Amino acid sequence: MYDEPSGIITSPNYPNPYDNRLFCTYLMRIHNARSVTFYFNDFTTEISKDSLEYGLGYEADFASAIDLIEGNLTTQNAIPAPITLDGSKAWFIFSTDRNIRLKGFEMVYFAGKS
Ligand SMILES: [Ca+2]
Repeated sequence: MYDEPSGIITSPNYPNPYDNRLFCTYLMRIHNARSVTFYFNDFTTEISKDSLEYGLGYEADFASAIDLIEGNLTTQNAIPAPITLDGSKAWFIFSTDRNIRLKGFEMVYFAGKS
């Protein structure tokens, strides 16, 4: 659980390869935050197989996902644009399939209080 006004979120083992068959949930609840912005430093996952999904609120639920990110984006110089989510609560789910492990992702976040 992430509750500090700023921080770093990475895939497990980063910068070493993540494991197979992950289902990794990240929950954020930042007191007094009006919004939270996430900046990606690195994003390298197996396309169509290992993905990061995210949404608002404090219950991670694929049905309410805002977007899904996957692929060798760092290698393609196509690191995802910053994400700004309204409110103080957000979730991410990083899920991976049974083979091909890559470097994963690193992002930093900052809460906005006004
Ligand atoms: Ca994989």
